[in-house]
Amino acid sequence: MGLFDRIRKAFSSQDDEEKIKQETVDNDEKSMKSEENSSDSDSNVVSEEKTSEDVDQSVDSQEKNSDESEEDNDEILDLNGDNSEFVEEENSNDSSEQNDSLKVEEEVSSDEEERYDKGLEKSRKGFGAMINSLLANFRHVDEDFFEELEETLIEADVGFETAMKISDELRQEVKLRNAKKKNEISDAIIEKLVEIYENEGKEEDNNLHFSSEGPTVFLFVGVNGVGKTTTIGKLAHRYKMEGKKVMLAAADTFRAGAIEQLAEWGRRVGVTVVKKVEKSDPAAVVFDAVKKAKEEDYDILLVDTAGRLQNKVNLMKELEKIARVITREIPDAPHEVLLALDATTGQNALTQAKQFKDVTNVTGIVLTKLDGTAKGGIVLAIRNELHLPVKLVGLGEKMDDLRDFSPEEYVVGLFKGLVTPSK
Ligand SMILES: Nc1nc2c(ncn2[C@@H]2O[C@H](COP(=O)(O)OP(=O)(O)OP(=O)(O)O)[C@@H](O)[C@H]2O)c(=O)[nH]1
Ligand SMILES: [Mg+2]
Repeated sequence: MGLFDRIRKAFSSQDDEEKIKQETVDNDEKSMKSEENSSDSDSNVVSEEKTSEDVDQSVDSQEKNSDESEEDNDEILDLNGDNSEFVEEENSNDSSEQNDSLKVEEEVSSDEEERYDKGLEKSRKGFGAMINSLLANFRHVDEDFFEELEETLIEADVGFETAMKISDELRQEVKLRNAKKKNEISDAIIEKLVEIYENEGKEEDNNLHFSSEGPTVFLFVGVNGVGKTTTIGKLAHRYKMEGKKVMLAAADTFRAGAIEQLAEWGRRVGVTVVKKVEKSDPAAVVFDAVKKAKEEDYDILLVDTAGRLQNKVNLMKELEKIARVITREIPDAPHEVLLALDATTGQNALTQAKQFKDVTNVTGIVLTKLDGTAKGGIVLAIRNELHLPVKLVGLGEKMDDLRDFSPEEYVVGLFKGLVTPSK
């Protein structure tokens, strides 16, 4: 069954449709308002949950170090030199903290689906509200209508190119079908959106890839505050629960407080963190971590990096250097280079992604803060305009708020209130 038919099927009762449309309208204003707030959300989930013994080390992870004069030293790394004071934390498996989190995890998994649905609720309703309000003003199909359609789609973050493509194709389609009624137009819009999304995704692989032998290495990249460190913490928790031996590498040696933020995640989840003092060479931290992961048979190594602005050439070079160090030690690694993008930043996220794609071999996207946006179209834009697979989605700030991404489920969810149900 095609995706569009699934969407129709998924929404077979007219009563439900009316209910959701009503909810959509009711919630529209609310979601838009809270979206504005969410983009200001601060980045100190870790420090909020510190135990008393950690208070002294408490980190304001908002505090960004503006000193960007760090040299890009491409000489042979001083791996054991005096300034590379090697520190590592082995966090025990059976701490009481870990047991507590195990209990929490059990409770949580029972309402797994409900939470997933809830995390995406805002984008679903927001997207629906935008299309609905376009159609509410609909009189007939003319140039004004197509212009409004383009604006609405851009506003919903589907991306400029996609918006234009849909509008152009729809002009033909409307003529062809002789569509005049509101529901015919609405169906045609959604059908086009789904069709383009499906066609663009034929080659896409949304699965994470693991090493067949030896440690698997995932490298996380992305600009400041998008959620790299949080995603690493969540993923460490996932693999730890699966019984894997997990290590984190604190290669964000640049931002004040970043090392401690990752170390705190390590303590909470109960996994090893390899770190050095602030301002050490990030590639040296990664070298130590990869070496230890190999020698001590770790299953997964997750590498945190500094949030860098896309126009900082030196920092980009540093990223290449990190990747080189990893590949030298484990030839088929990194197994994933995951670019974290903040879903609430819309077109900005696309621009960042295009620039990261140019300088590193990005293998997938982690779309964070999807719980905080009412514009679900970003998922369509990422596929249609970037051709990078979304592999993980962040649906909140907590340890278990990370999910694998299923494009079909997402799209069915996004559009299901918007098409005429099948009989
Ligand atoms: N609502 C929500 N918040 C998130 C999500 N992922 C991360 N955050 C929050 O976003 C903020 C920034 O997250 P970090 O993980 O510190 O981001 P980062 O990319 O490591 O930032 P830098 O270290 O500065 O480069 C924190 O307050 C997180 O709690 C998510 O999926 N949903
Ligand atoms: Mg970070």
